[in-house]
Amino acid sequence: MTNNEPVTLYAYVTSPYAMKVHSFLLYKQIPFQVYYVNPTHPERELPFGRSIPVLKIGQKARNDSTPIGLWLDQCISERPLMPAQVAVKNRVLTIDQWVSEHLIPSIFFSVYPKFFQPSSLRQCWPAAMQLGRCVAQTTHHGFPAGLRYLWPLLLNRAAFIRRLIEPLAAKKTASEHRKSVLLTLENKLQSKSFLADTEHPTLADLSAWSQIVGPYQLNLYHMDDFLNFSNIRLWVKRVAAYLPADTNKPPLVPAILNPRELHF
Ligand SMILES: N[C@@H](CCC(=O)N[C@@H](CS)C(=O)NCC(=O)O)C(=O)O
Repeated sequence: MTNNEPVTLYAYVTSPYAMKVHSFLLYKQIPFQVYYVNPTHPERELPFGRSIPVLKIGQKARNDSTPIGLWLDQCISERPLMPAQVAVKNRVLTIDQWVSEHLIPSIFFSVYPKFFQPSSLRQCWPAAMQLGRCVAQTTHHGFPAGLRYLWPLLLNRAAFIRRLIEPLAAKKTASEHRKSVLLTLENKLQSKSFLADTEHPTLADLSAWSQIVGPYQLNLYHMDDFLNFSNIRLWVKRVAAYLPADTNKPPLVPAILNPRELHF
C-alpha cells in the first residue's frame, strides 16, 4: 500500500462485522473514511456484492471481516493484527470464530423482535427502533422517510439474522444466551491483559471489543450489561487506549449519534 491510497470502509453503523473492521483500522492508525451504505440497495453503492463490510484500498476491494483483517496485515505490516507465532495465531483465530458464532449472534438475538412473544418485545422493540434511528441518521444519501419505523419488521425478516438466531432460540432465551456469552468472555480474560494472552491487542481482541463497545455506544437497550463483569470492563478500557480516533480516523460510532462515553 502506498501512503496516499485512499482507504474506505463501506458499512452500516449498526453492522457488527463492519464494527470489527472499523476497530482493525483504528488499531492500524491509518487514515480512512467510512461510507454508510443505504441498506435498501447496498449493491448500488458497494464496490462489489451486497454484503457489508467491504474495505477498499486504492482500486482493490475485499469483503468478509476476518479475511479483511488478514489482508490489512499484508497491506500494512505496522501494528500487526495477527501475531507471528503459529500457536498464538491459531488461538487468535479460534477466539475470532467464537466471536462470530457466539458473541455476534448474542447481539442479534437480543435485538431480534419476536412478534409472537410479547414478553421479549419489551427489550427487543426499543433496541430495534434505536437501530433504525441510527441507520437513518448516518446513511450517506439519506433514507426513505418512515422506513426507520419499520426497522423491527425488517430485522425480523432479514434472512441472515434468522439463520444466526434459529439454532440459538431452540435452546435458550436471548437474555440467558447473552449472560452465558458474557460469562465466557469474562472467564477468557481471567489473569490476562488480552484475549490470546499477548502483550498487545490482536485481531481477537478487536473482534470481541467492537461487539461490546459498539452496541453500548449506540445506546442499545441493556447493552451496558457487560459493566457487571470486572475483567471485561477493565479490558474494554485497556483496548480502547490503543484506538485513538481523530479527524482522519472516524470513531466507531459517529458523534451525530451521541455515543456513550467509556467513562466507567
Ligand atoms: N461473514 C461476514 C458476514 C457479513 C454479514 O452477514 N453482513 C450483513 C450485515 S451485518 C449483511 O450484509 N448481510 C446481507 C447479506 O449477506 O446479503 C463477515 O464477517 O463480514
